[in-house]
Amino acid sequence: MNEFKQSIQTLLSEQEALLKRENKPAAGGNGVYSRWQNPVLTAAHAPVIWRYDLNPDTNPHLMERQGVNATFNAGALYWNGRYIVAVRVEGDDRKSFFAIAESPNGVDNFRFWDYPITLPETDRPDTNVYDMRLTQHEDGYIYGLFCTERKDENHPDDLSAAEAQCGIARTKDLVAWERLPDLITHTGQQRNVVLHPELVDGKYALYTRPQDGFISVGKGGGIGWGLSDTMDGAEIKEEVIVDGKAYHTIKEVKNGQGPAPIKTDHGWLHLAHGVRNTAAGLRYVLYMFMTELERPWVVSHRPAGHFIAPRGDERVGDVSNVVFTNGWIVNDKNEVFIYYASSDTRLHVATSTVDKLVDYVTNTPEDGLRSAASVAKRNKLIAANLKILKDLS
Ligand code: M1P
Repeated sequence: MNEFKQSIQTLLSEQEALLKRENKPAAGGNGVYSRWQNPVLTAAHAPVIWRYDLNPDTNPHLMERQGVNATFNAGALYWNGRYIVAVRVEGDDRKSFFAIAESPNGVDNFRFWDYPITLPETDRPDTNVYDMRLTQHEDGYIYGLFCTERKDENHPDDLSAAEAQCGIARTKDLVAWERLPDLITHTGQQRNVVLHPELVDGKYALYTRPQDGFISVGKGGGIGWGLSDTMDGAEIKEEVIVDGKAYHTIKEVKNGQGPAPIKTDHGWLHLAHGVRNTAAGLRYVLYMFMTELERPWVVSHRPAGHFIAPRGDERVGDVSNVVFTNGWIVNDKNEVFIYYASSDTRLHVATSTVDKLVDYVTNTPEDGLRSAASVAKRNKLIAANLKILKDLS
């Protein structure tokens, strides 16, 4: 074998070792979920054929020609017994695109399909697309709702002025995608829009996140809810806030629905992100809540505080101190696989069960919104525990 071919083999075999690396639950944990030791996807998981030109005539030095910067915020789906993620892949050119990776067990051996998703554009081309939420809808389609970002033409001289809206595509096989018109709302910009899996009153139901600006939600914000007659020209005429921002909580600055909620006997389980400001910048954490089965826009349980916060290596990346999620999977054993990204750089998994998450959401006390209230509820726990320990001794 000549030297060039040998170098290709080295690239491939080094990556193969990474793809095949066995993952294990991390030690410790809180009984609610288990983090896993290794990220399930990193930039180094992006296929060699996406990045290198393997032709010795056009790339005699075997240099990387089209680098991949990050693989993060992923939609997820349990599909034909496989664990599927629709990953936000960001090239070195700062453009994100979507690519499907699949795993046989949900915790390791994720492999990207050969080609990224070829997403059709609308008449108004997207500059950037990201954060696809996959919803297997009762109408038979798999929908992908994502953020489409374009230059804000109201501010032609400000090159960072952007507009975020909700793009919509659907598929039956995750390969051929039909692009539908962007969602129309009447509340400014939109990001973190998620399709509810069932029709409500015969209409498509969507979780929204109205915002006045591109980064700042301004007077808008909160997780909203609205109905649309159709997804082919979707329009929400009335939006109500399901779960708003709140002073001195983990969602003081903004929040957003994560993946589509999970239906349980007790209600709909929701996973979301909350953002607060700190001297070191914004801090993104995940939190949960539950809504009523028949009225998915009405919150029934609201556990206080964060569910997952950035920890250890997760705290550092392109946008540090961030965990974000837009995908989770329930398999046929009612195990839950939470795909969360850290610091806009890599994708991780944490596992739990539907039972444990229902227990967490329904039995964790609500935020009393004052230090004194927090101490009072902790004191109640301590007193009860001291009694148990005394009885034990
Ligand atoms: O950089 C952190 C996250 O910021 C955005 O989330 P939000 O709309 O709530 O501010 C998104 O761009 C997300 O992709 C990103 O991870």
